[in-house]
Amino acid sequence: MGSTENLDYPQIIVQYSNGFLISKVMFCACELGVFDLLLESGEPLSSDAIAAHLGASTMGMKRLLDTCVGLKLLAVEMTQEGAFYRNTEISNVYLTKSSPKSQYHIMMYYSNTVYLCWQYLVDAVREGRNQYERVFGISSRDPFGAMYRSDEEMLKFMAGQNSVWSICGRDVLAAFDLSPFTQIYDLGGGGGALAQECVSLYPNSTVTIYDLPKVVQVAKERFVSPELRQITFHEGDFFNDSIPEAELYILSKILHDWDDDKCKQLLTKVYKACKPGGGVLLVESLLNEDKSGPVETQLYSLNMLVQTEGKERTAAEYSKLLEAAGFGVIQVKRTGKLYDAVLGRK
Ligand code: ASE
Repeated sequence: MGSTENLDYPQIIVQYSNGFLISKVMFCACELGVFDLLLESGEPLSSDAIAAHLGASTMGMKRLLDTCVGLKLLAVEMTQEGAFYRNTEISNVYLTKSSPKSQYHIMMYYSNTVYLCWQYLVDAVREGRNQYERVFGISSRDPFGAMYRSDEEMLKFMAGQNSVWSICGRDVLAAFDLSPFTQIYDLGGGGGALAQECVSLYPNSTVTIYDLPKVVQVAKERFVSPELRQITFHEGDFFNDSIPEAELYILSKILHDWDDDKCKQLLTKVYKACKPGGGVLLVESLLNEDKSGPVETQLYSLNMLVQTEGKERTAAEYSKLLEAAGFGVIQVKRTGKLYDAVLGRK
């Protein structure tokens, strides 16, 4: 540690202070459609051409594009006619809307919703609760009522959550051999991207997406093709309605939304519904046992503070919740990516 610290010039303080500026540059270029335009055009474009196509000022666009070059999100070629910009490989794959691995929708959710909540991080830390009342003037009693406060917000959240499975879905589902489980429920499965990964990785499985009626309706209309016969839907509220019998329940980024009492309540219900020999797969971002990292997970835990009633947990904390509900033989697999897997058996 000591050897890399320089007290004359605090590199990491400067870097951290500028972190939010960097995020906003990337979100802005995504939102304006810079990466999409450069992908479609198939050839490098001048900043004037990009500004004209996207209905932006030439001066603002030039500055944005140059900053994207500094961030390695764009590359520039100097010619006699001036500067011509093109996407880097990583922008083509992750920042364009149409790419199968696109992270565009989670960027838009971060930029337009999460970002606003973080404005009140100080209040959230002081009060120990989410900030929907301050940010949006709505009650924070029911976090998903607040998160789904309009159809548009719900759609943005679903699309955003879906995009993460294009980069982490395979790893969390392959962490354990799930092929013995053919009848699977994805509780709070939302837009269904993880369910789709699941039936593609385990062709003998059928996955039922269990979610609130309005979520299921949007998932059917916008995200899951009716030709995917291995995917079905169940409308319900897993806290208040019954959970049907199945061999495996996936709870992906569900427990991190709730406090320990709610988690135990839900897991107990899942345990009762679960077939003997069946199990539950938790997909979450795991904290180190001493909570010293990973920093992404620590940041997500603060985000759970500003947006939900939950937190990120360690593997031991998830194991305790599973044991309290009756599950035994608990196995943990870290994937090295953002999300990990914990399997409990009945
Ligand atoms: C939730 C997941 C998320 C509830 C609110 C959320 C995410 C953002 N807001 O279950 C995705 C994970 N990203 C972060 C920053 O936590």
